[in-house]
Amino acid sequence: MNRERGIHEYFATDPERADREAWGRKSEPSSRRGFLSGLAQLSAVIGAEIVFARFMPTGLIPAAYANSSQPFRIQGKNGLTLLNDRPLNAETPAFLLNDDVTPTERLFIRNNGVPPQGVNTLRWTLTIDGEAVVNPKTYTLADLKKRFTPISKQLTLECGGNGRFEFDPPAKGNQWTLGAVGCPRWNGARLKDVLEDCGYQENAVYIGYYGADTHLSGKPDKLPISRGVPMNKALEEESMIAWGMNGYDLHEMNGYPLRLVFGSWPGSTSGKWLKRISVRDKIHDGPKMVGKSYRVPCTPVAPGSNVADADMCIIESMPVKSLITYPESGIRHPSAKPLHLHGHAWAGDHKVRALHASIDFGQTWRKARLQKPANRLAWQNWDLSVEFPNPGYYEVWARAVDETGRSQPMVVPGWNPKGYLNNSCHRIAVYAA
Ligand SMILES: Nc1nc2c(c(=O)[nH]1)N[C@H]1C(S)=C(S)[C@@H](COP(=O)(O)O)O[C@H]1N2
Ligand SMILES: [Mo]
Repeated sequence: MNRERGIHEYFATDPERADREAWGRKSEPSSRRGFLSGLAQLSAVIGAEIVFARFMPTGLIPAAYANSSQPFRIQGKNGLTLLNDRPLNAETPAFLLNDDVTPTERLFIRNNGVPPQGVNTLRWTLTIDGEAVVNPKTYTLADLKKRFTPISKQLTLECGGNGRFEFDPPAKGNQWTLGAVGCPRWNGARLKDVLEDCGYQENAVYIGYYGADTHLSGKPDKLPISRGVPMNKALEEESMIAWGMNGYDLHEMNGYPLRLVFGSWPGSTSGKWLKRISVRDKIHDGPKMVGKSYRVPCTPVAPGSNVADADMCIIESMPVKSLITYPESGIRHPSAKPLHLHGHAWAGDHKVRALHASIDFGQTWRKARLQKPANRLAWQNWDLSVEFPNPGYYEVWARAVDETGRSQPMVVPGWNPKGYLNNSCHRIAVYAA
């Protein structure tokens, strides 16, 4: 496949050249975009006057350039951008995440190995075992559906590496932009009910999952991934064993026929094609639980640092973040008419307190209307009408703050070796006509 990554990688790997091509001149950090020729060039490239150019930060890649997506076709998915075909990884462009409840066809796919083929739901079983379980048990899918109270919850699923494309020096792995997130409504049983049905001992510390997917190497003794969560997270009311999404079976790339869902924690905790859960008497130690996977430096480090494994801490609740899902970046809009923006905001285990948007590169901000989450750990919808004073190029920036007072950073936050937790603000381009 074509691995061209577009403007972001371009700016990341060869900023001098990208700068030259974008602005038509050599990059001069102090005077960049120093008006006259530069600004005229930039406006010409963008195709409109940048109305608030005097506020435009140095070194900013115009959001107008941000879209370079390849169409991706797989049954039951629609409009996703392919990042990797082996293992399969695909994300959803922000404007296709506009639904309050993410449709199955719009939920991203993040596979670490090869999904199981020819799943027979009649023979699918889930085993609960481990050092700290009281009675190990094996359930069929029908048992689970029959024996446990069915629940349905909207839960935000976001890959820990969402936003990785912006880190510099770049981190290896899928260069997710914005779309490794979604918030479908999941159907299933409470994990807690199942764990209590088996009983867990006082020394239970963690649960670890095992799925039916296989390692890329084809070696049967190697697992692609086996992660988990601490007992207190496993026992939360929202922690689910899901057999459905939005009222139907799970999509085969999203874990059909059974998976875990831990809303607001790194997506990697939500084990797909779930076959087994071990109740552990220590922190689970499966592949991608250890080393640097899904961990960040316990204390901040300089970009590009080498960090010892012992100084890396497991990511738990994800940070505050938001998306502008309407309109699509690059839209043309009559300047005489208000534009009604829409999007979502989420903040890990916390609620979002407010969302503010700016059309003048952050000089002034307006507070959006923000809805309550459908239930705990579901994203919150926001909307706001904005008006553009003159025809020309604008950027809409959105910024959420959580109930503890923590905001999204405007630019990429602390560098970490694997490129996790980029919750910088989302911005889009709007051409007012
Ligand atoms: N068995 C298994 N579970 C898995 C994975 C996987 O590769 N295998 N990927 C994890 C990662 S890293 C993420 S972000 C989520 C993605 O879920 P989705 O593909 O349904 O969007 O599933 C997690 N669960
Ligand atoms: Mo992930």
